[in-house]
Amino acid sequence: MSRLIVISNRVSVPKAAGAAGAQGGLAVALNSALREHRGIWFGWSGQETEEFTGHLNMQRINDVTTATIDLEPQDIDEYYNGYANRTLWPLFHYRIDLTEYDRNFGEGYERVNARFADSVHPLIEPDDLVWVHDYHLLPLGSMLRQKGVKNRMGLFLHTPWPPARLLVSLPFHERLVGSMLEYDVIGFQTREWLGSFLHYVEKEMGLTVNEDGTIEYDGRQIVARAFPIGIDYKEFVEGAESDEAQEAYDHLKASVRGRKMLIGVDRLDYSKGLGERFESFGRFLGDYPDLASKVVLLQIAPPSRGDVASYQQIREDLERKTGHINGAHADVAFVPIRYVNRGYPRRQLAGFYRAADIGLVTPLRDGMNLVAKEYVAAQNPEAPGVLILSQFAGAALQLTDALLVNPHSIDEVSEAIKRALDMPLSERRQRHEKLLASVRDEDVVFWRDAFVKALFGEATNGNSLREEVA
Ligand code: ADQ
Repeated sequence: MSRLIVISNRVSVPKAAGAAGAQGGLAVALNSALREHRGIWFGWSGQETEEFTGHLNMQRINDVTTATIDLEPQDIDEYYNGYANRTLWPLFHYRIDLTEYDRNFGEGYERVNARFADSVHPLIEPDDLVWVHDYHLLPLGSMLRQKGVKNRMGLFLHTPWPPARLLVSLPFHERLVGSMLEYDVIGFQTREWLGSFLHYVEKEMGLTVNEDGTIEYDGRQIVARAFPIGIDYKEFVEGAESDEAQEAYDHLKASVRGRKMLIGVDRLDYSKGLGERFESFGRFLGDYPDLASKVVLLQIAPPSRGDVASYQQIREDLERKTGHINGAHADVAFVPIRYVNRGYPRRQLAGFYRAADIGLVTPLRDGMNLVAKEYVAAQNPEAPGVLILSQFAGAALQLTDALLVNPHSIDEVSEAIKRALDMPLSERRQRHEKLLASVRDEDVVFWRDAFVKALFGEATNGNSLREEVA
């Protein structure tokens, strides 16, 4: 079996299955992928160093070998807080109003990608498969090619890909997309983001896209395809059956004292639609005053990217909205929104999901959204809760038996909450059975295997793409 060299911005291997923390979906998915393959996970340590040295810190944690580098403060400002999180993240989530274009960010992004290429290059052996992740590292493949790397290389984008009309607002967009075409495989979460990418390469770059979705470029065929990511179903369900999960369930159930509970679990990010969610819940409380003291929303939202101004703003906005809604609807013994800014161990989280009658997952735009899948996996199949899911999350294309809503419509979400609360057990079970089949069958193993297979070159007509390319 070829080794897998996984490269992502951050490397984060949990110390133990029940470890605390607010890991992003990427970390959760990659850990399970790497445990199965020999190989290395390379990326930034998350640490600062005064001057970049390229020193590799190698470690072996829970069967996964990691190699990390430290970055300079200027790198972190321009590449991570700058181009990645102030330019590409908002643009890729259709928020050109929040997108900042700064030449220094672009230069920092290229400099750090070159530093990644310099540092990881000596680790790559001839038969390795190289799998690069996410928007932080789009040009890395082309930089490795410049260093003579001939290995099969793939890129998986965890975020949406924006429509061409929005992407062209990015200075040097052709250069960025052109650099991506040095990969052999480019993976997206859904057909929608894939479609936007193919539309761009056809219309803006004049390239040919074949019927099977491969792109003709420079005498090569690049596979561009949707590979919807899933959760580590087995690990998650084991966790959901643990004592820790049961304790968390019991504790939460006792604290709501017979009220119906809605749960939201999100990194504190403007793409997750938290403000609109709070307003919708506030609208529900106002529309159904008889029910107002019978429901509670638990929103768990650990802060992220706190160095970026738009994240500080969303935090303030949510604190204001929570105060406003709680002020209007609380009484001495009851507060309708419990808003908690911290991470929880995954097993506890599973217990919380199971205790909730409604999973409220309403991002304004999301590449996939693993929380929706975790909520489904954690339910008791005999008496499952109802998933309310944004139609703008990638997960909505698979989880069609959820109550799909437009998260911008406060009325629609409020009505969906009412419908979920009224839903008969038989309908809840029917919907859950179909949702669970999707979450179980299209899990992280399914995703990893599909991507690695494409990376191997087993993608089209059983022919090796490696041979086709040669
Ligand atoms: P994220 O934007 O981080 O991921 P998501 O897919 O929902 O979003 O994953 C979040 C993960 O973090 C979940 O596994 C969740 O359980 C965990 N998490 C969140 N809050 C937590 C808390 N308080 N305590 C503990 N754990 C918490 C990006 C993209 C998504 C895509 C994933 C994977 O934005 O669209 O689904 O990558 O590709």
